[in-house]
Amino acid sequence: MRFRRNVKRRMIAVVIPLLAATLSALVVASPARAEPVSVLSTVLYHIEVTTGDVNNAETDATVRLQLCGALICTAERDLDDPHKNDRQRGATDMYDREWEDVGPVRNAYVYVSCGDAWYLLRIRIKYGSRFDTFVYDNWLPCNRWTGLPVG
Ligand SMILES: [Ca+2]
Ligand SMILES: [Ca+2]
Repeated sequence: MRFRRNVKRRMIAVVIPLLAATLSALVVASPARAEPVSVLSTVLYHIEVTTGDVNNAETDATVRLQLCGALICTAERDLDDPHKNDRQRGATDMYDREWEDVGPVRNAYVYVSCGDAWYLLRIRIKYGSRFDTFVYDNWLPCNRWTGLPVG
């Protein structure tokens, strides 16, 4: 009997925090928030974006990124460091972002607004111990999403 009671107590110890975590995730998913969030667990992505080394490669346009795994994608989000001038010619910008865990990244989609053309050389994404490189090496078409080939 004592054994059984201990098992029950242990199950409660596991189930209650799980319920609490689920509920708080649902609350966070409220659509009233500005930044897109979801009930998926998150993971830290280290993202390196390299601008090409050609004339006018740099851009001040808005750049957005979306990462997809085998089944799901992150939300589409702005990629900007408010403390620096991102995307200068020949420079590599690094971003650490805690986004939805989509599993190993299979596809990366980039959006750039019109008005200041951007020459994207490549994007590297570290997920866990794995690095994936997406090489574009060209001018990105503006005002639409572009899927980057795996390099
Ligand atoms: Ca430019
Ligand atoms: Ca910036």
